[in-house]
Amino acid sequence: MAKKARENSERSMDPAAQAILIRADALGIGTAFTRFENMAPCTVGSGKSGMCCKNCFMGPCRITKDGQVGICGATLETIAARNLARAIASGAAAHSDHGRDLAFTLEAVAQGQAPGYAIRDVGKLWDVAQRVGVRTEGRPVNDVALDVARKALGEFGQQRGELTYLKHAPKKRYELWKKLELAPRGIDREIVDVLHRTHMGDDQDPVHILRGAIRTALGDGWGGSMWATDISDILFGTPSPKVSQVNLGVLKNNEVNILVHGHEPTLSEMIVGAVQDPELIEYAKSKGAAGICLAGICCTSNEVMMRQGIPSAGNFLHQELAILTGAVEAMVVDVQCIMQALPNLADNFHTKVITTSPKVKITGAIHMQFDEHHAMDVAKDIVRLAIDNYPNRGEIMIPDVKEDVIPGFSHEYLNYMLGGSYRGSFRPLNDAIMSGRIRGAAAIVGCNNPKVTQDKEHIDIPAELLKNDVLVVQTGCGAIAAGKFGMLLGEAAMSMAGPGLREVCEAVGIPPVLHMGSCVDNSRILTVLTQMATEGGLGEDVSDLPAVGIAPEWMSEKALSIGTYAAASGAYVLFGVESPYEFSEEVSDLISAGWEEMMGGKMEFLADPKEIVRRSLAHIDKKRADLKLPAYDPTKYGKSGDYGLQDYFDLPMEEQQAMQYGVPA
Ligand code: SF4
Ligand code: MSK
Repeated sequence: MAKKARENSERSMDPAAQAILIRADALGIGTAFTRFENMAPCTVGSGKSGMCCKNCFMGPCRITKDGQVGICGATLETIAARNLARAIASGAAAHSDHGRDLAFTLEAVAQGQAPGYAIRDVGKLWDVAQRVGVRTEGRPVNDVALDVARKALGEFGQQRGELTYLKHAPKKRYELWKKLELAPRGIDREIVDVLHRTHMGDDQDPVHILRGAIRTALGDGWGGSMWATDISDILFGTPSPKVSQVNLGVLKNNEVNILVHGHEPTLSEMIVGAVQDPELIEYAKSKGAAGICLAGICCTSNEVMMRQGIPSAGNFLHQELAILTGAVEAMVVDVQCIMQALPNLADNFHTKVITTSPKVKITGAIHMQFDEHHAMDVAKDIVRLAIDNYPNRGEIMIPDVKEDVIPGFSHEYLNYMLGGSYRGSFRPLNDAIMSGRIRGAAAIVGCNNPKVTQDKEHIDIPAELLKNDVLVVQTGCGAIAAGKFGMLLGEAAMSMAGPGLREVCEAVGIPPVLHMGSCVDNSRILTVLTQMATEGGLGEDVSDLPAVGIAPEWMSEKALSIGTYAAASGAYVLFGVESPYEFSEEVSDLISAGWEEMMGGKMEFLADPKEIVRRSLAHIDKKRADLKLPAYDPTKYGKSGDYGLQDYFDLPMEEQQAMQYGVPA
C-alpha cells in the first residue's frame, strides 16, 4: 500500500524546497518526495520485514521468519552480512574509482597532455610525495607529480602487501589492523574479494564475510578516497575558507544558469574557467542574458564551492527542485547521486541535462563526453550549449532563499588556523577538549533521504550538539544543509553554541560547524582524528577520542562504506533513517557490540534523532571519563560577554529553530 501524501513542511524543512514543491504540485510534476509517497514498500527486502537474497538464480529467496533458510541453506545472518558486504563494496568502488580517475588526470598533467590543468598546490604535492615515499629533492614538479600519480595508480591494482596511507593512522590502530589481518592489500583487490566471497556457495560465516567488507572499506577510506582528496588538492588547490552562498536563491533570473552536479572536480573546474571567458560572456549577452551564473548541486558543488567560492544551489534532494525553477539552462552531471528522473523532469522545461562521464549515460540526456586531454574545449562547448538554450526559457520561479556560508576547512587549514603558520598544530583543539571547554567532536556526514524531512536531522542533531559544546564538522550533502540554515557562519557560534564552544569559536574565529568538503573528503576527517590522537592528551588512538560520526539522512551505499571505515578506524558511527539489517539481530549486534570489542569502533542504526544525540553525548562523556578528563560542566565557561544565551536554550527546540531560521515553530 502506498504511503500517504505529506505536507510540504514534512517533506522538507527548507523554505526554498517547500516553495518549489508547491509549484511542482501545481504543475502536476512528480519529484522524489512524491514518488516516495506513492511507492508501495517491498513486501520483503530489508529492514523490519525480512531479508531477500538474489545472489543466485535458484532464488530469489525471501527469509521472513526465524530459522528459515534459503534454497541453498543460507541463513538470515549470512544473507544479511552478504547484502551489507556487497553494499560496502559498491560504495568503496564508487569512491575509489573517482580517486583512480583523478590519478589518471594527474598523470596526464605531469606528462603535459592535459592542457588547461596545472599543479596548483606544489606544497601539497611535496607533502603527499614525502608521505608515500616519492623522492622530491632537486626534482622538477612534473617528475614528482608523475611518480605520485603512478604510485596512486599502483595502489589500485596492487595484489600483495598493504596500502601506503595505512601507516599514517595512529600506530596503535595500524598495529591492530595488522594483527586482525584487516590491512587492505590493494584497493581493487579488496572490492573483488568481497564480490567473490559473497557469490553463491562461498563465504557463509557472517563474521568472516564482514571482515572482508571491513578490509574493503578501509581500502576506500585510507586508499581510494584519501587519494581522491589528496590529488584534488594537488590539482585544484587545498581548500581554505571562502565566502559563498547556498540554496536555490543563488540562481539568477536574468543570467544563463548552469548547474554542475555529481562528484568530480575535473570537468567542473574547467567550467569555472569557461564561464569567465569574455567571449562566452559576450555570447551570453548576445542572447539577451546579463551574464553566466554557475552553481553546483551535491558534492561537485562542495568541490567547487570550497576551492573557488562557486555557490551551491543545494544538496541531493534539490537536484529536481532546481530544474523545477524553470531557470536552469543546463544541468551538467558527472558521476554518483544523479537521479534518472532528471531528463524526464527537464522535458517539462527547457533545461538540457548533459551527461559527461564515460561511465554514465542516461536515456533522454545529451552526452558530451569529458576527456581530460581536451577538457577546456568540452567545457566551452557545454557553456555554449547552455547559452544557446537561454532564449528557450519559459516562466520561472526562483525562491528568494539563500544563505551566506564559509566553506573550506581542510585539515591543513585547521592545523594552520589553530596553531599559526610557524607552529601549526592541533594542540589548541586538544587543550580545549581536555579542559572541557569543548566537550567533544562530531562528524555529521551524508545525504538527504525522502524517508525523513529533508535537512531536518542535519540541522536538529548538530543544533543539539552545539548547545552541548560539541564541535561539529560536516561533509557532503549534510554540509550543504548546514549552510542553508546559517550554521557555516561565525555568527552561528553566538546564537547556537554552548558557552565553552562559543569562546573557542570567538577566539579562533571559526564557525561552530566546519565544512570539510565532499563525501570523499571524509578521508580529511580520518586525518584530523589521527592528528588529534597523536597530538597528545587524548589517548593514543581514534577509539580513545571523545568523538562520534553521524549520518542522519543517509541513502547511498557509499555511506555504508564510510561508516565501516570510520568504525574500523575506531569511531562510533550512528546512522539515522532506519536499519536495513534490523531483521537480523545477529548482524546488528555484530556490527555494534561485536565490532566494538574487536576494533573499538562500531555502527548503529537509529531512527530517532533524539536517541542519536543522547547516545553521542553519552559516548563522548564516557570517553572523557576513560581519559580521566574533567567531567563536562557547562557552567564553567562563557561567563564574560554572555548575552542571555541561557534564556534562548530554555525555549523549546521548535521555538529555538523558529528564531534561528525564520521558519514556523
Ligand atoms: Fe537463495 Fe542461496 Fe541462491 Fe541466495 S544464494 S538466492 S539464499 S539459493
Ligand atoms: S552527494 S553520497 S547524496 S552526501 Fe556526495 Fe550527497 Fe550522499 Fe551523494
